[in-house]
Amino acid sequence: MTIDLNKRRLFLGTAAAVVGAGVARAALAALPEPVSQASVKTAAPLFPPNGRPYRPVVTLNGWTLPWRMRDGVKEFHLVAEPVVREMAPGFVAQLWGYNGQSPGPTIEVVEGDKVRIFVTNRLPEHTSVHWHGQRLPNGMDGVSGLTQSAIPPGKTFVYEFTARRPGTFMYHPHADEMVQMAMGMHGMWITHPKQPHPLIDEVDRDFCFLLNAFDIEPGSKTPKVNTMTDFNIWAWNSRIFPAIDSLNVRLNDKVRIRVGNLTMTNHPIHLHGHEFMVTGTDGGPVPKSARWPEVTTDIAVGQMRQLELIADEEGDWAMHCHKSHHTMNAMGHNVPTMIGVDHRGLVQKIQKLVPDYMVMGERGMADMGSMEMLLPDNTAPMMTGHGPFGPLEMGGMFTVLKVRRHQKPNDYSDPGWFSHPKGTVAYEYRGAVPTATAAKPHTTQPAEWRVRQKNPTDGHH
Ligand SMILES: [Cu+2]
Repeated sequence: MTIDLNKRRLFLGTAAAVVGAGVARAALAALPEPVSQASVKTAAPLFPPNGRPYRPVVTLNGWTLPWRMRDGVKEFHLVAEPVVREMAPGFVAQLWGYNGQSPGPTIEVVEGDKVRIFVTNRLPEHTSVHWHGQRLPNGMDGVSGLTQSAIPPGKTFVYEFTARRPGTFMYHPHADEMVQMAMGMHGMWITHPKQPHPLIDEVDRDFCFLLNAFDIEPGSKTPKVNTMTDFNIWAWNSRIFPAIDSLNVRLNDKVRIRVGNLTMTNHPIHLHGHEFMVTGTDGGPVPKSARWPEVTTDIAVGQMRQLELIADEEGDWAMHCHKSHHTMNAMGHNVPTMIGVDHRGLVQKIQKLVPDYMVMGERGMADMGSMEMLLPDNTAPMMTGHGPFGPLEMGGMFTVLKVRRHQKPNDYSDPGWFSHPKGTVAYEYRGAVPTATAAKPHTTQPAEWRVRQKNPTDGHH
């Protein structure tokens, strides 16, 4: 993975340049140059060039916003603007975000840092930024109408506060929130501890990402902003599996994963092969006596959970939301359940009337993972992703924790698929299968129901 900081200057409009070039230049000089990111790749960690040192985080399919140090203040420049995000190859969305991406860049500071954030609004409507979870002066809390006037289109507002407590936070608009969050406006904020902290361990790898969701009709690009419950795109940092990068770690690394939820529902995040501890929330580090081991932790709306584990099992370990509909994309929820229905002969009859008609799911939906079906342009495949053993039949909120013996420290590159030691992969039993002995029934058993076995001559279209 490479740092791909595509620096470009933000033009404040030709009118300003023509009317008062001198004034515009002076105004520009006072602002840190906004940095925009075009790449959807996971950027390498941004080691701090100045200020107190810390081990930086890695933002999954995202990046950290560079800053400028001015008179002892860390100055950032966020630009709220329309962006085009590739959510998966072949599927782009027209979103709103910050500095070229949705989500916006991660902001990383150190406990005690004085921070100044310039927020330029290039959206067609007003906005504001709320610094979710932070201790700050009330007037810097970013709730338009309540603690400040909204930032009109074309204007720049300044937020100033001291990062008072270490932890994981988020930022998002508090102006026309329903629309702006549905459009993808949010980002993460990490405040590192200024000295060794009894409840915040040093780790070898520190990852962060946001859970987000969209309702984008197959074939279209702009989210439907009025949707309350029926989302069809379940994303991590506005990417969907298999377009979410894997978390690549070295065997026995201590790994921290910070996950924030800014969707409209909860997500039970599940990790295979390891136990983890929830070591922090947006409220701060969890006291050691209050931690317990888990393999799934539910993350409610507006919450952050910080998971920590020792990656001491080699392999490719699935990590995903355990709501099975959230590991699917562009799902039509009105597809009837056809399991067990024998519709031989029916399809051809219907196809005389509706040429594109197809029947799904007579034996379950797994067939669809490998099925070639005609979808409108710019549609997320419903489930996809191929592994070394075939289709994964997953989409949406899914990725892989890759634990490797030979991964170098600080190397975040993808090591490829795991090569399993001989004799450690589930295998087919080839002996005789004895006939089942019927247990004595307590009550009348329902008659066995039959599902037609897969027939290689069955054509799917
Ligand atoms: Cu979920």
